[in-house]
Amino acid sequence: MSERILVTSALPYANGPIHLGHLAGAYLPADIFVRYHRLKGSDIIFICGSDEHGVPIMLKARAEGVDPQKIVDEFHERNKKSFADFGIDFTYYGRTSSPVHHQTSQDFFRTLAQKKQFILKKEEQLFDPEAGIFLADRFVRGTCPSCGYDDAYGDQCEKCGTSLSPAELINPRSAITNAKPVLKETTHWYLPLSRYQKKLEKWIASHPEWKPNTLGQIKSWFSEGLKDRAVTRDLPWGVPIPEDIAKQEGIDASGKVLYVWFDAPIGYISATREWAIKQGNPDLWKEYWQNQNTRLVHFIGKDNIVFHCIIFPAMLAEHGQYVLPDNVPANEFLNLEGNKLSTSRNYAVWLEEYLQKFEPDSLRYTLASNLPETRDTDFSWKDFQARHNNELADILGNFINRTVTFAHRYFEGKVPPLGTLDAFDEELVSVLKKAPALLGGHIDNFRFKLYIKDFMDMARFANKYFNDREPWKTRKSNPSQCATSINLCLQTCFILSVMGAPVIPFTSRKIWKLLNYYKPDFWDYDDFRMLPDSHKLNTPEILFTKIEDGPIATEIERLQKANPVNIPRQEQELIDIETFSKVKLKIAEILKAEKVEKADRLLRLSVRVGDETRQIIAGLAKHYQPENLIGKKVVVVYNLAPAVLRGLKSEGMLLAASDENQLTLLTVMEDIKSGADIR
Ligand code: B3M
Ligand code: ZN
Repeated sequence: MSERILVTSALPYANGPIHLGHLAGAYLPADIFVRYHRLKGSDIIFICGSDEHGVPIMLKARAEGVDPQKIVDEFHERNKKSFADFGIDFTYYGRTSSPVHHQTSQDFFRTLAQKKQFILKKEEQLFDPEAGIFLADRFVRGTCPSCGYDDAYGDQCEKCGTSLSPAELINPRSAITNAKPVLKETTHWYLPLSRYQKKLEKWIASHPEWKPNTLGQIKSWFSEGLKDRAVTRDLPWGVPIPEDIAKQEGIDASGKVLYVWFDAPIGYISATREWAIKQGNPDLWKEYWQNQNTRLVHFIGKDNIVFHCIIFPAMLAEHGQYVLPDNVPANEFLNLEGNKLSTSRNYAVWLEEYLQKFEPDSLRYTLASNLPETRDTDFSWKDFQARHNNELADILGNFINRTVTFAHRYFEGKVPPLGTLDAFDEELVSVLKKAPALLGGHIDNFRFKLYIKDFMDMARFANKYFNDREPWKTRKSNPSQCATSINLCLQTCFILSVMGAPVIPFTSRKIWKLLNYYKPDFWDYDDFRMLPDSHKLNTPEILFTKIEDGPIATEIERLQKANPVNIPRQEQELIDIETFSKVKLKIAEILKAEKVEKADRLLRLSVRVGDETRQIIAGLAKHYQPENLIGKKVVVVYNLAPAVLRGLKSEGMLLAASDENQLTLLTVMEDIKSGADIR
């Protein structure tokens, strides 16, 4: 029996459209993996759906003065459609506002409660007296206790990434009314993660094959020590907590819901159940979720690691009936034209808009060539254009087109007979024979970029074969060799179409039409000769038309306008004079300067500020020779908290101006004594 695999992609929140960052993180790699396994004949299902709860959705609904259900109804349909148009081929796309989901997650909660896997905590929480609701998660904002950022959310600081609880915020305020919250007593169910840490560590240790970036994050959670997590909230939107369970504890269930990160991963299970029901086999989902022979693989972005590698597995394990993930290939982030994506600034490429202008395969191929597998990567429109024009069109498209056209022109549109093979033919055959194991191995190891590279190299080699065989000459000088070459090229077209199908499925379908041939489950072929002699081909059709500069320039321009760096002054965050005057700037004279050993960027400076001498470590070595700095009067941030760089104390910072080409220290027009204040 073939392998049974259950693949999930993170459920996108149904409060906005899908963009490139989403695709590169959790959807495209999963789709490539699934399509490959379908071609191999594995028993695989691919589950996703809309995450329709959580505070951001409520905030958006409030801002627009509509019911949250209206928001999620809209984005559920839109996102489902754009995924489908992009060829992300889910077996089932569910949603967490569905009745099956509500029931499944309530049952899950009930089972854990009955198994005494929760603890109850009564405590005081922030409450908005004006709106009359508890301020969970993103309903509250305030100053981050870690970095001082004054607009951190109640669940996380977006500046420094620290995860927070509302009570930790300094000067909290309601995100709904701006009111100062009061404390009010409430009771919640907690998942005692601290209790499970040992067990989880043991389980993670049994997966040394996971990606290092994923393991690294998990280990840092462990080393900080897992904290118990509340899995219920006082909110009007979400899956209500089961009344029977609340009653047993003598708690009023009204107004209490499951925490969104408790119910969302259960969404994978409920979507599988809905699929099974629609298949007319309601118990089929158990074959995937409760059969220990299933490989469960979660595709996610790196911001979801803790939920998929620690919290959800803990829930599954304590429930007792479920398989645990076999792998969680988490991707890093995708940047855009050198900057961080920002959906609120519209600095993003939206899938729906993309699909109105370009073909899905061009983007699938470009993103797959450049996935943030081990580090953040950058998407640029120029690279997109180059990948499409120079690789898809000039290499793959050209090879297929010249081969099929040749067969039409000189072999009556039929596959010519294969004669005896010489060494060069054998070389091509050996490439064809090795392809399934080579490319499939990369996909199985989640090395998608390598898969793309080796796939395109194969097409490159095929093109070279065509060139070097010169069929336009052998047609007259050696007709049987010409027939053999074209036969092999046609077989190669088919094999390329199969090997490429996981990443460029729309193109493969076109190639199958050209070749008038298709066979499912073809990945692990025994014989590279799938097209019999005299097989009739369809008329050639151009696979890729070149993308011109115009449309690319339009996209780049649009992004430049949205880029925060180019936002006009009046829209930038303003500070008042008091804030500015907190920074004490003074004139300093450089007394000594020398290179810091083993740090090729750093200089160690000794500066005089009035009658004080200070050491400053500055990143100037690439810009100034130490001796040229002696005696210069420069600007120093006088009240900057000292820092230690490479073991050396640095007391202050020098001001410099920089652009993409140079860096220059700020200095004064006329001489002035060191220690002078700058105002
Ligand atoms: N809704 C997606 C996100 O963090 C979140 C994933 C849920 S997966 C169970 O964008
Ligand atoms: Zn912070």
